[in-house]
Amino acid sequence: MKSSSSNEALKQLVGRTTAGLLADGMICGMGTGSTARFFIEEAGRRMREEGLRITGVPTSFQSRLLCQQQGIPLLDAQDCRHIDVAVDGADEVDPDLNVIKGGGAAHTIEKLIASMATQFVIVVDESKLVPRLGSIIGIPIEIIMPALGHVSDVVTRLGGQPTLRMGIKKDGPVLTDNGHVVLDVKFGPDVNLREVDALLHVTPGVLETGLFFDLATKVLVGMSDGKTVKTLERTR
Ligand code: A5P
Repeated sequence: MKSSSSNEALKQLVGRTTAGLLADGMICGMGTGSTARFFIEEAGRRMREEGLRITGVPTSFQSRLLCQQQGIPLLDAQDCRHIDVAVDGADEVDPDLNVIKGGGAAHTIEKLIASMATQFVIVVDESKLVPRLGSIIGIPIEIIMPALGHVSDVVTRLGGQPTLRMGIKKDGPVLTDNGHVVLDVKFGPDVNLREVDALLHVTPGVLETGLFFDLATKVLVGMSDGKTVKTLERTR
């Protein structure tokens, strides 16, 4: 699911373009992943070369490190009540601008920051546009470790197939920045994901799902012609 080299160029195009939305004095949610990285790098360049002044709120340890490398002043999410604009990547985007996030296991803090933001801007390459959420990947669900069996049973009853996300170059499961594990749950096309999301939010042991309904205000898409960035705006 992670990028081919041509996708990489589109991520760069859209990430850099989106940094043009930033203005002096803004408090900005700084996303996680390979597309948000290009946004952060361009924000840093604009600060150094154009004198732009922003404060970043990092969505993950990765995002924090990138912002630090770029010299972007930071505010912790816990010290924040309002964000002007949050910019972040996504794994899938549906026609209503609902998205799946969490391919990098950062979705819990990403959703917190998106929820505090006046504008939540998603940056993707065209390959992420899908007719229906769950077309490509499973739904990432961050859970506390003791809930692994229980939440697996709950999602199986809801028609899902859960897989515990495992580490690469690390034995055992992926541990999130919050110290928890992630279940990736594949659901069939007939399952109502809004209902699943609502049920998961009242299931003990679930911290957060990677389903972001009604949060994105716009989506910027790096198109496969390699030159165009299309803007999709929420209409309802
Ligand atoms: C991090 O957990 C994710 O939500 C990422 O923002 C998402 O996976 C998109 O990442 P890429 O831009 O690397 O595809």
